[in-house]
Amino acid sequence: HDLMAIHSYNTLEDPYSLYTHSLRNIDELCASIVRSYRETSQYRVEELQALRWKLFCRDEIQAFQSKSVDEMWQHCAIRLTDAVQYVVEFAKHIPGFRMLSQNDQIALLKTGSMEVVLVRMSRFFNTENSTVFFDGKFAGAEVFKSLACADLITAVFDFAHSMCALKLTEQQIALFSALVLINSDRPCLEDRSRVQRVQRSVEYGLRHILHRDNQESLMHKLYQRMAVLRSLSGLHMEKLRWFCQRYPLTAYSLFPPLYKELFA
Ligand code: CLR
Repeated sequence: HDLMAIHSYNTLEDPYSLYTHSLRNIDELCASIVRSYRETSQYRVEELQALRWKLFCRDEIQAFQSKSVDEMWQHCAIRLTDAVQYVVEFAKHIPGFRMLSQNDQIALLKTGSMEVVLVRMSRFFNTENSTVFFDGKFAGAEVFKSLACADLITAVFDFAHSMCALKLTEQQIALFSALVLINSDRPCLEDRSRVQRVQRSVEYGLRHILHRDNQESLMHKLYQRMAVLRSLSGLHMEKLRWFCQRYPLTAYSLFPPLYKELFA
């Protein structure tokens, strides 16, 4: 059954044909994206809620702050790569993704995986005290001081606040992250029109969910957030280039291979 759905999204020339528009199909598409999201989300919302009281104490914050720049970068790169691995797993189960060429799958992940991690960050974020679940406890922006990229950290925390303000449901986050990933405007795509067909089906799925939830006005806000995401991943790449120039050896020998493959 799953295979049929995947097949139909890829072979149809017209994504708005009756076939794709049939309600059963769109429900199946949404259900498999939501399932894939749930299976790769690391923590359930209730679990994260229960962990909220776990904050880094003064000494622990001090320990992070006294790390050297390259030590802290390496530490964060490892955590980030961990999160990216779940995003890759999520992508693989988005109907249509696996039917794209390997080159296009990698191109989408190169530009999109950091953005999806930042969307996912909103679940791991406590707006009451501006902290993010990192390394087993909740951490404020000051914990990341030794990365020496305060502007990126500030922008990322601001973005988490603005995502949380939308109060998305788990299903909405699932469909939105799929749409962030499957974007036919990304650079270096071989078969743009095929990516576009998959993108339209995911877009349709998101609209379907928002319509069902009576929250169609969210669509516009989500497109605004996508623009912010783009600038954030651009800033991440800029910082990474700066880091690689200053600490080529750390970047070369101590960054996780997947982090290098996707971003460096
Ligand atoms: C996002 C949601 C994931 C779990 C997770 C793991 C690592 C976290 C990440 C979340 C949010 C962003 C994060 C990251 C580790 C470092 C990074 C806090 C919670 C910050 C923004 C620093 C970026 C540093 C780069 C410039 C190397 O499921």
